[in-house]
Amino acid sequence: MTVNRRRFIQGSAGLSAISAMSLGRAVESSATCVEMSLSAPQIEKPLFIATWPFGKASCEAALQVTQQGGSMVDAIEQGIWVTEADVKNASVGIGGIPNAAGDVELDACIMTGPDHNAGSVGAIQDVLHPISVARMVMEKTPHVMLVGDGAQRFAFDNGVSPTDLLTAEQRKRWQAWQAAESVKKPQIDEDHHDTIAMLGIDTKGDLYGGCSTSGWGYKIPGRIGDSPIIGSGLYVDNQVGAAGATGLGENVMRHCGSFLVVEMMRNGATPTEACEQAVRRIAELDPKNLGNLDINFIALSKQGGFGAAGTSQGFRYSVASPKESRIVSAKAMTEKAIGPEGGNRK
Ligand code: SD4
Repeated sequence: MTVNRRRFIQGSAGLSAISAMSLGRAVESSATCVEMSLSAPQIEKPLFIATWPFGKASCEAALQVTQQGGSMVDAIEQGIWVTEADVKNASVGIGGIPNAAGDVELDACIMTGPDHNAGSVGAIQDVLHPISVARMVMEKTPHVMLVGDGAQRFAFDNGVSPTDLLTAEQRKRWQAWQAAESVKKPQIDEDHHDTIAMLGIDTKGDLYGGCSTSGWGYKIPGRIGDSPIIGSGLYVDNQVGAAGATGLGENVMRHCGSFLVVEMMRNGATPTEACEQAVRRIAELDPKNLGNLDINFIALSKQGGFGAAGTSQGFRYSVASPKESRIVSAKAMTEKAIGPEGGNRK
């Protein structure tokens, strides 16, 4: 039935092209667009996806915001609040692992598809909800990104109250890390990193996204990862799709990871294929880091299809729509799958 409908549409597009030759190009692109939407899974909108299983509570909160009449920007912001406020989450917001000096430094960004706008903060301290400061940067300033003391001053000037983000538990761990001379290097492994990247599509098909993290545990003070960098940790293109990243930021930001995923979708890849292709491209350019890339992407297409892929065996992500709320396993790309034999190299 899908095929017949597609043929019919392509056929009628052909007739239109004959009767309006100068519009041939526009007709062709609308046929392609319909074909893509027919092959996308049927989803109910609004829909939110977020990295990791802890993203489920954030996606559900975002959905609830829209169901109560809130905007998509409110939904992304308030969905991410849930993870930022969770003291048990050691890699986002309060309770996050501090930097090498014992200060919790947070990165966050937000992006809106319809107006292609963005706001971002990097290495900000003493702020409970960096996602909200990123939103304020987007809405109240002519800038896209503020970092460090300037970002903090901006937040306080705009009514944010200071919050001590270092929990007693993390202080104890940081002290132990400092005492252990032999392991005095940043820690990034399954236990020491996680980030929330959240993407959403509304009933009109408009796309939005946000991202928040405390980043690489015990990082050098001032280090900013991929998460607040537009195009690296997050990218939204309202014509094509949106993507977000989690993992080792240095390996994502050297390749403009999320932008790359969106461009793969622009070239016709499904969200899962786009994530896989981006991982392969990164592996090709970065063979020395092959076994150690630690990059994971989630993607959402303009048609509402979603998917993910990552180098971590256990990468999982969350999805919520009026129809369902669940945790999904991402396509796991082993070193063999992305290496010379499995990669695109000739
Ligand atoms: C960073 N990408 O700061 C973040 C950390 C992360 O899963 O996503 N961990 O490098």
